[in-house]
Amino acid sequence: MTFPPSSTDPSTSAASSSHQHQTTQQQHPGLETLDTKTSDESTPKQHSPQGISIPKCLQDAKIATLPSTAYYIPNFISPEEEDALLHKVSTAPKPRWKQLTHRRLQTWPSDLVNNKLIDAPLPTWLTDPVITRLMSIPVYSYDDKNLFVESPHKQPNHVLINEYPSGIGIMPHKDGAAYHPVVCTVSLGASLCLNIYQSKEDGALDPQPAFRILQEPRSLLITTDDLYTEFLHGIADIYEDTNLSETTVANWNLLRSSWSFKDGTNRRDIRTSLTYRDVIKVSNLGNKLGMFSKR
Ligand SMILES: O=C(O)CCC(=O)C(=O)O
Repeated sequence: MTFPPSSTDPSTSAASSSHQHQTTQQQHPGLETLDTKTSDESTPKQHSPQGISIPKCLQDAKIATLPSTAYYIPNFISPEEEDALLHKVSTAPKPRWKQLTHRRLQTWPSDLVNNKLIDAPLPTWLTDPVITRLMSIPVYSYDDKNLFVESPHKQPNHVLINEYPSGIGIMPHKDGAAYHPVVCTVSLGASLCLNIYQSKEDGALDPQPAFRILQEPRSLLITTDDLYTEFLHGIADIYEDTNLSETTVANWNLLRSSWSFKDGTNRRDIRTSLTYRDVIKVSNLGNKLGMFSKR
């Protein structure tokens, strides 16, 4: 990550509580609902799994109010898949965690060294279902090319896992030259707003976000093009997102549960994000030394 000199990180103390699944969803045109388990008439309705909704192509999930380009898919994974991912994250071996001042993170398969990744496979729990599902969505309806068709390794090879307690965010930054400029973020556990910032003419950061994207648990947000290269992104260190409405949230019409923010607020809870990217430079040193095996 590269941070502009004008950025600050006014971190505050953490508060935590458990997350809850929201069970009501909005159905959007172009999204098809897939049940993640086979239907069983004998299963009581309250136990039936909530479906996932995958667009036929990314254009159906485009955030139209943003400069190029971002896509938002609210029901990208199911509640069961969310729970399984959170379990894997929370039970990862302790050395996997890097503790920062107010949040902690994991990097898979490993940290970058001089912007380079040591070649190693991602564990299966990080590739399936997220990468397999992501790769199955074409960008346009008229051909089957996915978002990574032009990336060096044709799919994400790196995942950063960030855990944000309530009240904690990440300062405005650009992701830099180490990655192919496509960022896919799966949100788990709770909702929060990602702020998009612009630099002013004198090069200093405009502290007022130009846009806000509300990320719900189980959603996928994809940012690319100018949103990667020209704009900065960050998350405010606040306990509550306020003034939420269709005029202030760029992806309001794509949200699963816009009704739940109708009082204009989102009380933050622990939110975990999985950020999938393709690291451009990969060294095969790890393979030569037999350092990594698939877990
Ligand atoms: O957690 C997020 O949604 C943002 C993470 C981020 O900005 C980054 O990994 O560069």
